[in-house]
Amino acid sequence: MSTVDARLAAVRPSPRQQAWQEMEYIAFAHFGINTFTDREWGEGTEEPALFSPTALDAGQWVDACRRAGMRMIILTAKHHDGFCLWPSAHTEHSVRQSPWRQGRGDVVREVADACRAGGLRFGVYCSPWDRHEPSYGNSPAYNQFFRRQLTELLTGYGEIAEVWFDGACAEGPNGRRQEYDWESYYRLVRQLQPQAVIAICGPDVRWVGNESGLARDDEWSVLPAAAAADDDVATHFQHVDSQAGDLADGARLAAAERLIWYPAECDVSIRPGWFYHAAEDLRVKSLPHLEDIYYRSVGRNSVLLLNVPPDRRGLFHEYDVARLAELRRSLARTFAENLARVGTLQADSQADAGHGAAAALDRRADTWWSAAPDCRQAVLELDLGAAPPAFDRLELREPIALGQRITRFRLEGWDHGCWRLICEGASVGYRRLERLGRIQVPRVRLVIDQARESPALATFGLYLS
Ligand code: FUL
Repeated sequence: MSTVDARLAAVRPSPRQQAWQEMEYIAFAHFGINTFTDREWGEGTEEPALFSPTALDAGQWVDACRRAGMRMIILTAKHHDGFCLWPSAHTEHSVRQSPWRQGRGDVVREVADACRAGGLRFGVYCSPWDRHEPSYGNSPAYNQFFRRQLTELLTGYGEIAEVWFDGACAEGPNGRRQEYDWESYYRLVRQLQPQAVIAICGPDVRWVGNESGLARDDEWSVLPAAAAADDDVATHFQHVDSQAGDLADGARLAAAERLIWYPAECDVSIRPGWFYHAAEDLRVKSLPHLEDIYYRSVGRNSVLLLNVPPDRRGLFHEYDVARLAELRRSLARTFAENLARVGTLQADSQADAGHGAAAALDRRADTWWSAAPDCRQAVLELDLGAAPPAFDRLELREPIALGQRITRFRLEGWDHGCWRLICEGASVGYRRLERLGRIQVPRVRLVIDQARESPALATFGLYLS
């Protein structure tokens, strides 16, 4: 094995990254003063009195998300305008100054509690850029202010699974820009919520590089990083160009001083804007558009963070709820039955009796087929018998607790006496989905042409949409 491959294969997700990846599909809720001014970015001068949802019901958000198959809600506790959805003790610019619940309300609490009651995880978006706070731009003072706000969010609302630090940053009310003390923010999150991933401007989860919800065709979780002494405070995002076409280019991986597990999150809104605008009620993304996003995010080794903006009532709009349910129904229908299970799967290599090919068909993520230790290539052949079912979707999953191993694969079908290519790719990772034309053949085989370590698969799936 080349030493580069050995180094790459040795990079593993942390338990918090693993738990985050397993969520697959999560919700963003952009809600705040902008909901009431019909804007996307507030200026920080808005009257808190504008914040007046008439029927806020976080249980309705949770219900819609749960039925949609989502596993977490990340709430914009504070957006760039600085207005806090919780009664922060460190600013007057919050729900406390609003008429909502006579100034005694706390949206963060209501959403956190509803998530817990409904079995969803809860995450917070807290914008470092604050266009209201007077200390913004006065670096040490604002850093302290921001840490105090974070402390409130991280200590007052139970378990937080994700902390989302937005990259948008410009001047504050006094025209000055702030130097963020990222490392001190990270230390605080680690200390107060050690199981939370820190996303975007953070060390655990990277921004995929666009706001359309689309990962690259081959999205890698192991990336080159600048050398840093302490994993927990590494500001990877400053060294990784999230928008580059190829983040894991072979030469850069080989030359990297340090390699990191840094998986992608695909954020996108179900509507054109991040915040609710009545004018966009008829512009909720279509089912085919959302399906395309799903296949190109969840199906590309990434987590899908889909924004559903609560409206002025404080509810998810009926159109959005209906669309979420449609997407769920459509995916549930497609993935109801793994058609590969009707056949017999055989591997040309297996590590031991516990890691035979059947482990890739047993619907369990914690069992897997694995090739013998010195193999870097393998073939899994599926005999579908005399009356083979038709399929048009392929699903592959690696057990990522072992790292990301497969680097080239192809699916072939036995057709009139020879093997024909159906699809091919490079990265598999946590989950890879391929949409195919309708295929009906007596035998298919997955050829793993290249791997960094003996390849392993937790799932080999074929489905019909
Ligand atoms: C961006 C922000 O500027 C947008 O308003 C939104 O919050 C999006 C998720 O991130 O950087």
